[in-house]
Amino acid sequence: MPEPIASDQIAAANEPLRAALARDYDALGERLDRRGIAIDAIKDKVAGFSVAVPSWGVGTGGTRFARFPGPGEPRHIFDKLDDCGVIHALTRATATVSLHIPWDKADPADLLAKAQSRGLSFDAINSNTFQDQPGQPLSYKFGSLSHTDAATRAQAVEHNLECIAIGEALGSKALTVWIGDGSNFPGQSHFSRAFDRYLDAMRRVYAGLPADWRLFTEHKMFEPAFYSTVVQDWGTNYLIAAELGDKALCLVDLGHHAPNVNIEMIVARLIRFGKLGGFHFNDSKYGDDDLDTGSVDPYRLFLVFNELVDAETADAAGFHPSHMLDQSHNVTDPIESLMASAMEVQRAYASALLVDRTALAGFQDANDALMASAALKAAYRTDVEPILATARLEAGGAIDPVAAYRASGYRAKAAAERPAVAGGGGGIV
Ligand SMILES: [Mn+2]
Repeated sequence: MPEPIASDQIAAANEPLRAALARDYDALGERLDRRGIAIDAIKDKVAGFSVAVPSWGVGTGGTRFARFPGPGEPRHIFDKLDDCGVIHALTRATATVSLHIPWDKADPADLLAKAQSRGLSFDAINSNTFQDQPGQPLSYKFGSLSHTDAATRAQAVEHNLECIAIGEALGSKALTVWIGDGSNFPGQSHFSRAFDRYLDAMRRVYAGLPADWRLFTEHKMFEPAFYSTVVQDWGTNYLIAAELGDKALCLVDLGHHAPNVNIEMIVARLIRFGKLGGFHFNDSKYGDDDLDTGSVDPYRLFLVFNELVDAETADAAGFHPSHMLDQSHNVTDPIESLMASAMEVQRAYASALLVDRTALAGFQDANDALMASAALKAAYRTDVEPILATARLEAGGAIDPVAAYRASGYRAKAAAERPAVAGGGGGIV
């Protein structure tokens, strides 16, 4: 395995950048001070913010047409954890990894040992009933938790219960369920009966949750089914969470909405009713494109975080969302994309912390649309990079993670030590 990037390597990469960063941080501190904002308080909040990396994200993704693997692809979950360790060592923003079962099945003791050696722990466990596994008795071709056949539904329930058991051994505290169930032809599926079957199956999964666990259900508008999808939007997702109980919460994947949908408003609704479980971050142009977070529309990401910070500031009941990146890297080094994306999420958070909420509330009450918008823009336009970089530096990370990563030669070492294998775990989810 390639050696992890050592702290002295990171320090060496930081050295030429330290003095300029200190000046930039002081200058920004002075500007924020004029707005009544203490820069150190913002930096401390950023330092405490972490977003999970999905294990499958460190493999090269692809499309239904092709996949173009890069050099040094991780061959299995232990390689993936090595790569996740590099992302966290440099960014100090990704302390947890989210596993996908059965892709990442391994001895829990070995998984824990590897994760601990890389300073990582485990986030939500993701179940998989959207594809068939070798030797699986019953097929999910026509659905899983909502399948017309009771034995197929039971098999899907059993898989989710196994995921919970694996997660318990790893210290996870949540199960994320996304299903591909749906139909391609009008009339193919009875909408209400399919949903009833899904709810019945999910009640059995919910009954298997440990007391301190949460169950996240993830909606998706379309794909792989293109006419109807059983868990298609946030309204259906809310109904599921309300039917199942207090431990059931809605997960918002930014790519799983129709174009132009006001996602930040959905976030506000779910917060208001205590049902926001968390996020899968990515960006998109057309649908579930799984592009890098913040690469296309960073302002939308900021507006989502504006709602999150609003709830955090108001201490909204039951508000502790779980954050994960969920994107597919087709033309970049996945480690670089995941580092850049983790920083984009932190950037949106830091920017949202700068919103003058008292002034904004005043503009809203006075129906001053222009000034309300300007209050958000004033926060968004402030370059918070010195805050993010200083938080990383103080935590032992890199001022410029991508540059430090390239200087380390990690990818070339991984390529030398990881012979390419067929079907080596690249991920499109
Ligand atoms: Mn997702």
